[in-house]
Amino acid sequence: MTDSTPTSPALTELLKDAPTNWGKWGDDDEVGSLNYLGPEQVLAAVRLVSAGKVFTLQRLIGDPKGDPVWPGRTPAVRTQVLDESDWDEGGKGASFPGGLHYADDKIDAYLQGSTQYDALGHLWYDGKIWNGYDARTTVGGLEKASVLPIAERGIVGRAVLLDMARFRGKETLDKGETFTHEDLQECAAAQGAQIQKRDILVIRTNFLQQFHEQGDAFYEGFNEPGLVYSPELVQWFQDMEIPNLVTDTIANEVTFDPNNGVALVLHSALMRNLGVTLTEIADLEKLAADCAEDKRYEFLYVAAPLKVSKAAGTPVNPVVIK
Ligand code: UVW
Repeated sequence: MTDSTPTSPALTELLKDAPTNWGKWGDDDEVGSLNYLGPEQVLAAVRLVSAGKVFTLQRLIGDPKGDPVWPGRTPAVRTQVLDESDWDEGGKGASFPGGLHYADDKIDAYLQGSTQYDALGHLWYDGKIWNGYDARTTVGGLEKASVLPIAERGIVGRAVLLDMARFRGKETLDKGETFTHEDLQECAAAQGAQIQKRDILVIRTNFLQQFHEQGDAFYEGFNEPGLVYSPELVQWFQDMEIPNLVTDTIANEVTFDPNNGVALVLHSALMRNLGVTLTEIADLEKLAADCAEDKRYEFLYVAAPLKVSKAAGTPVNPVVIK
C-alpha cells in the first residue's frame, strides 16, 4: 500500500464540481440513495422471482484458504470458549440440572473484514461525511451516518449482475484493471440484460481468486481492479439513481486511480457525496455460474446488515432469489 504521490490532486480539488445529494432526503438523513428503494421497487423486484432458486453472497469467515481483507486489517479470529472437553474431570463447564452441556464461541473481527455494508460515514475528505455532517462526529464511534440506520432499514430491490470477468473472457480481472459505466452497459447488453433506473449493481471480477492462488504475494503492489472515476461515471450513477453497489472485491473500485494516483475516489464521489451504499467482498461465484447457465442476470436482492451501534460497517449475508 502506498500513499498517493505528492502530485496527486486532493479529493477536494478533484471533486470540486462533483454532484452531491446532501440535503436531498432531509438534514437528518443517514441512508442516502437507499431512499430510492421504496415499495414500488420492492414489488417490482419480487415479481422477478419465478424459479425459486436462492443464493447467499457472503464469503466464508474462517476460510481454511484464508480471508481476504483490506491491507492493515486482520482476518477474524474465532475462539472456542466452551465445548464437550469442558465437562471432562476438573473442566470449567457448569453443572446444569438435567446434565445439559453446550458449545460457545466468539470472534474478534473487523466489522469490515468480510462481506459487509459500509456505513455512509465510513469514509470522507475535507472534514465532512455524508450529508455534510462534521467528520468529528466519527470520533469514538459514528454518531451520524453509522451503519445502524442502513441495517434498520434493510435493502430490498431489483439487482443486475454484471459479470465483467466473463464479459472480458477472463478467469479473473487483473491487478489495477479498470472499467467504466459504459463497459457495464456493454456487459449488460452482451448478457441480454438491461440496467434500469434504481437497480442495485452487482459486479463480478473474481479477483479474489488470486488471493487464494497467491497467498501473501497477493498484497504486493495491492491495486484491485474495478470501476474508475470520471465525472461522467459519477453523473451516470446520479442519473440512474443507483442505490447500492455490490462487488466481489475488497473495496469496490480500482484502488488507485490510474489517471491521478488518488486512492478510492469513488468511495468519496459515490458514497460520501451521492449516498450510494457500498457492499464489498461478496461471493458471486455460484450466482454467476447460474446466471451464465439460465441467462437471467436480473433478480431479487435482499440484504440485512447486522445492527451494531455507531459502527462504520457490519457483516452481511445478502440473499438473491431468482
Ligand atoms: C476502506 O474504505 C479503507 O475500506 P473498505 O471500504 O474496503 O471497507
